Amino acid sequence: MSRYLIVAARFNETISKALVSGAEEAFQESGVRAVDTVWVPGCFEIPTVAAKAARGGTYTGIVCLGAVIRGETPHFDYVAGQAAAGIMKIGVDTGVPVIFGILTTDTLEQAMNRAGGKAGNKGADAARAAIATAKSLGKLEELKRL
Ligand code: INI
Repeated sequence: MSRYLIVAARFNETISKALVSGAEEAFQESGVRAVDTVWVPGCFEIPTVAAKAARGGTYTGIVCLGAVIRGETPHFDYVAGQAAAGIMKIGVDTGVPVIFGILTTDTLEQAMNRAGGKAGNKGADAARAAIATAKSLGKLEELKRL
């Protein structure tokens, strides 16, 4: 049975909660019933938890959700850049789909638009990307046996 994990950042919590709801709905619609969620303080902490989960062998895929909204200092670049690099590395190193569902926007309004507003829900897109990537990996395994 497939089992997915959502790792969500509490920073910009209203946005993250909307992304998590979108992801949960998308999993539900796709027939995935086993979904766990863990919360971390901010997007910077997401890779630490995602890495441990990916290495544990329990999860078919991991969806990382949060929002990094640009402020007046370079903090945005460090948090967004390190979260993206960490998430990519975990997926490549472990072979577990680890999906970048972190919004990186200039304004709160842009984030709201992408968390169930007029630009859709990127949490739902991330859940679908996790399922699709897991299917691609399954297909590779099948091809290997031919
Ligand atoms: N964390 C976020 O998830 N989004 C942000 O926009 C953000 N900003 O702007 O600072 C943010 N910072 C906290 C960071 O993720 C860590 O929790 C913190 O630096 C402690 O390591």
